[in-house]
Amino acid sequence: MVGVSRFSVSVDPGLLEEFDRTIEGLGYNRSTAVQVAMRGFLSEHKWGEGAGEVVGAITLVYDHHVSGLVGELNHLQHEHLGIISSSTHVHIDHDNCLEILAVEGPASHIKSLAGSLAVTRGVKQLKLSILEK
Ligand code: NI
Repeated sequence: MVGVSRFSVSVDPGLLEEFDRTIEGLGYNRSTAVQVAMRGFLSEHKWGEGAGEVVGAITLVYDHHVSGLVGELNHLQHEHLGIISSSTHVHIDHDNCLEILAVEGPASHIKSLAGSLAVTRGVKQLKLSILEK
């Protein structure tokens, strides 16, 4: 044990109430929950310039009826073969598709691919999850 650091924070009371309710359901105390949240935040934000090799997933939801969208998404994926390890496609309902891309490679390339996918017309949501190797 290398000791602990203590700090105090100011938060919206409603947010804290919801936080406490949620962590109680998970069996966490505040210290554990804040550490879990901090690690998640760091893995989401500290990668970027010079972050090196990472692994992760790009999850997107899109409306496959939007003209040209499916072709554009295919094009982008073929352009980035080197960093896409696999992809899974799920037909969610009549209009929407869910696609999950497993990615591995330089953080900057993955960020660039996610950025290109996110701004493709018809893409409704995109989430990028990055984990350090
Ligand atoms: Ni589909």
